[in-house]
Amino acid sequence: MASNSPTTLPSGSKIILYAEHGCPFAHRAYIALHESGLSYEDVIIDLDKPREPWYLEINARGLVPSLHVKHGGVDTIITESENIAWFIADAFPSHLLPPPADVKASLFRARVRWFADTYRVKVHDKAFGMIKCRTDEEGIAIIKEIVRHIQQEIEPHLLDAAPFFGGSAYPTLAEVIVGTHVLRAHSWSRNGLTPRFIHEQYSTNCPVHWRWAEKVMQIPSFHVTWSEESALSQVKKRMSAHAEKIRKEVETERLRIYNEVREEREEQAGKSV
Ligand SMILES: N[C@@H](CCC(=O)N[C@@H](CS)C(=O)NCC(=O)O)C(=O)O
Repeated sequence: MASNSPTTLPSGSKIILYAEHGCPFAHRAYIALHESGLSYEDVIIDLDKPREPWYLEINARGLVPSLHVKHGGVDTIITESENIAWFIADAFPSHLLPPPADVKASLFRARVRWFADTYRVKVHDKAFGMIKCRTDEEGIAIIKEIVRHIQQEIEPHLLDAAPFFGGSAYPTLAEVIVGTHVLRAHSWSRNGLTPRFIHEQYSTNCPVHWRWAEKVMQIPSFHVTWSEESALSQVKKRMSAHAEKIRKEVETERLRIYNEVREEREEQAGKSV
């Protein structure tokens, strides 16, 4: 199946998505819904405020996204973005996933699971860890490790991309799950929010991944709720808040050392009197 023409929900059924447009996890749910041609109610949760009790009843973790599915007289809440994306692709057959009808389809699904899992562990989680780096050397070491993982583990699975995962002409669940972070990483890199070195490492050393990522960035459903401009300004705000936090930590540490040395000196001076 190869289109996102409207999918009609059975009468009495309804889908409500609790989300926020800047969140990369919620973004997966939006894309899966749009690719599947589903209509839904979009309830925006303000993440700058503490979650209200009614939302904590929907999702005790207070996170977005959450999907509320009314079907067959039963209300069910599904949480965790990958889980939501898999549910949508399973329940409403589309080009995202082949239905698990035979070995070929099951192999494709197994590849998507492996790809999404490996990308999360070997690329996203490691890239996220860069936030904690205190020196350029630490950051460069992480980038080199990520590049090595992309070359060794990710790129072999993208060799048949045409232009999407597994030779598909249309976005698959692999793009839905992995792509929202790829989109952000590329956007930061093109807009100079991450060092030029990172851009060069990815574009020069991971050409297969780079070509695929360029296509992912152009998928129309990715741009329904994503605004690069507001995402960039949000990330700049977070980066300066983080830089300020580090600056304060360094200042506190300097003051601690200064006081320690001063106390030691005073103690020595007291002893020698
Ligand atoms: N593992 C979760 C992560 C969801 C998540 O971290 N969402 C963030 C927004 S991007 C959130 O809800 N944060 C709430 C908060 O920080 O208070 C998923 O995949 O759905």
